[in-house]
Amino acid sequence: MLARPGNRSCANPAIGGNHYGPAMVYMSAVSDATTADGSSSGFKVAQDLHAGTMASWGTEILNANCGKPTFSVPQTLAGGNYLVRAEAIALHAASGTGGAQIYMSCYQSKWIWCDV
Ligand SMILES: [Cu+2]
Repeated sequence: MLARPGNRSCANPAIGGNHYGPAMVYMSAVSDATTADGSSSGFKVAQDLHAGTMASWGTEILNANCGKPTFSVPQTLAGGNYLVRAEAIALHAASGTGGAQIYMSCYQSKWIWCDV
């Protein structure tokens, strides 16, 4: 999830260095996404945990997808303003005194549903 302007390349892992762990995406409803401070509680809309292989860790799925998490907005979600938070939890130091490392990115979104 390294995305500084101009230095993100899909040739490099988005989260490397044995930072294996799950990756999740959360959404939270807010009254105005342009001014929300992220303090509202959210709900999980996607997760890649671990399915028994190193490649199945959420962080490795992120790397295989150039650091871009994919998720579907729940079809039952009401239109409105939402914050979207993508999060990866690196577990390489979780058993020591360092603890798990949380890497997150946040986005403001406005969803407007149309019936067709
Ligand atoms: Cu680390």
